[in-house]
Amino acid sequence: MPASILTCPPPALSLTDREVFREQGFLVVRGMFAPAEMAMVSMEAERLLGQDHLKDTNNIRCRWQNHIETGECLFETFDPVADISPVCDRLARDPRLVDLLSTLYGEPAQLFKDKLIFKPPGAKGYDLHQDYIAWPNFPRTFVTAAVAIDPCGKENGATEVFPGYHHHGCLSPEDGDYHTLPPGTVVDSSGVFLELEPGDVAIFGCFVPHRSAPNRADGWRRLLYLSYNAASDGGDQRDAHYAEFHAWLKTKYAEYGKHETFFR
Ligand SMILES: O=C(O)CCC(=O)C(=O)O
Repeated sequence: MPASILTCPPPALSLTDREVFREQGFLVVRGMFAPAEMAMVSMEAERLLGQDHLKDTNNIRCRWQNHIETGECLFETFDPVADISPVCDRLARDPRLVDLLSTLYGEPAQLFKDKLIFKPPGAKGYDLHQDYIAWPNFPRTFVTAAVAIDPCGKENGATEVFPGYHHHGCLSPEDGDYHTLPPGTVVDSSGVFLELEPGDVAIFGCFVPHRSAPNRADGWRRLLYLSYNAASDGGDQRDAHYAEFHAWLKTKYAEYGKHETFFR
């Protein structure tokens, strides 16, 4: 079978795409990864979901969310994922994706962070926030490429972005804490749902306010959230980021009386 049936050629970004990204703060690239590639990622996500020894509420690799109706604590995310998944690592470093981000930056892009969000049925979703967090070395060039494994729509809690607000920079106190944005920060009706098919990629910067509603569908809404920085903004700092992030998470958990946390 010719390779072109299994993979897609690198997408070409037009000047308009780059202008849209600059002005709106986000961009959707359709069909960057082929169905056969996404089928592999989907199988890999299923394999990872079966790794019960990792899914521990004390393991800071895992994120959890309550079921909106039953209150049950649901496993939601592996962060990071590339170090336990060669398939996800390969996709995060795929030249088609990295070159596209490099074009948007106008310089090489470096992988900074990698999450696999499963968003099971009933998971609550996220209140409005920006990804930028004012840690001393957190790159202001942080950009996320959300790669859809499953179709994402309003019913299963697609991410919703608010175009244009990134021009205002950080909308929360720059005190090193995670903040949600208060009601009234954005015009609710100006939100754009990132409605994606498997293999589509949505790219948005760390100052773009975004949120996601509960997953009210019967199936998972799985997305790879892969984040990058411009090389001139700290170079390769993935390991340093996770060291800082883990120390921060451990402190936060301890403040809530949880002292048995570990990273596995
Ligand atoms: O799952 C989503 O749609 C949003 C996740 C998100 O905003 C985040 O991980 O920062």
